[in-house]
Amino acid sequence: MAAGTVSSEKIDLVVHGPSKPIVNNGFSDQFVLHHFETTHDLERLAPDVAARARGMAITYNTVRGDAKTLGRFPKLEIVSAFGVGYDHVDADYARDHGIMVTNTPDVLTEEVADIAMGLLIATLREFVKADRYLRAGLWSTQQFPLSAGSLRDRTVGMVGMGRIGQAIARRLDASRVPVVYHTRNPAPGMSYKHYPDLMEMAKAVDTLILILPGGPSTAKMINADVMKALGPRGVIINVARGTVVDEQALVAALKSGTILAAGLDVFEKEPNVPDELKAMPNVVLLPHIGSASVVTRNAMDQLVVDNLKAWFAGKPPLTPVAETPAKAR
Ligand code: A2R
Repeated sequence: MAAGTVSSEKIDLVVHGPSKPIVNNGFSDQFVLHHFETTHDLERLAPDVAARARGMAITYNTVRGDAKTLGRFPKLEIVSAFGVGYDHVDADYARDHGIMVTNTPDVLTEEVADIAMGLLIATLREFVKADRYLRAGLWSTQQFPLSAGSLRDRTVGMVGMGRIGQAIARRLDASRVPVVYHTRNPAPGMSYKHYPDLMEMAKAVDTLILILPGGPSTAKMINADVMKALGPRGVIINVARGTVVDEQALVAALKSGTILAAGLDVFEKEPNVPDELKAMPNVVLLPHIGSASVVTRNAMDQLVVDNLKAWFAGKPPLTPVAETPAKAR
């Protein structure tokens, strides 16, 4: 890992992704920012900027920090990515090339847990359908039909039990809903039952909440077999990454009644959502808003800035990802 230096020299930073006031205004005039809104915009990168850039902020997951992008910057020391998931950044390439990668965990944990819980209840108790029913003036003619689903008689299998998973589990505890979980390793300090095998857990529960990283190691892990194991009362809530679910298998399972319903905040090819899902009454669809409140997004933007500032002040970054752990500096 190249050492950041504390000097009066200007530090060139590439800002890759949507413009964010907190990022644009977050640096002293010791830094020179070069903004590229899209990955396509990087085509106009001047060779002298590419040669000088030492840091990169990735301000949203619509742009990528893949090997090709990172490889353009021979002096790159750190990539500060917005979001807790960083499957859009090639952290293995970064590690192999001495580039630090940071993300923005913790500041969004409770916000995403709120969305997961809200989405679960909205899906089971049919909030969206009920809202449409009222607005259409149907309440004056008859009562809204009783919901097939309820949180009352369910066991939730968490897929992922990290920072956000634990925050969701706390909310389920408060709602008196039994929780079990699947991860590769038992989560330290957790008293919930751990299933090393996802299929075994799917057979034992009727509800899955997905809250784990995207990327190749989790691609389509929620497949047709898992949905079948969940059964006809089955509900899937995805607040992780769309790639974790086999979307076509999910459409088929919802259509055939293999499972009951789904609540989805994330999709395989965002912002494109299959028309078949949009046409279904038994799904609630959100446009990836897990962390999307002003207060939480501001905190995430600030952490993008603070990681870069810490690094170029010669300190360890605040929130390095697992692939590039911080060393004393
Ligand atoms: O498998 P473990 O023991 O490393 O547990 C982690 C789990 N996890 C997995 N579980 C099953 N199969 C896998 N291949 C797998 N890979 C990871 O996901 C751990 O329990 C959890 C991740 O926890 P944290 O790193 O604390 O992440 P946090 O803050 O809870 O966010 C989770 C995800 C993000 O990566 C975004 O995709 C989404 O939430 O926003």
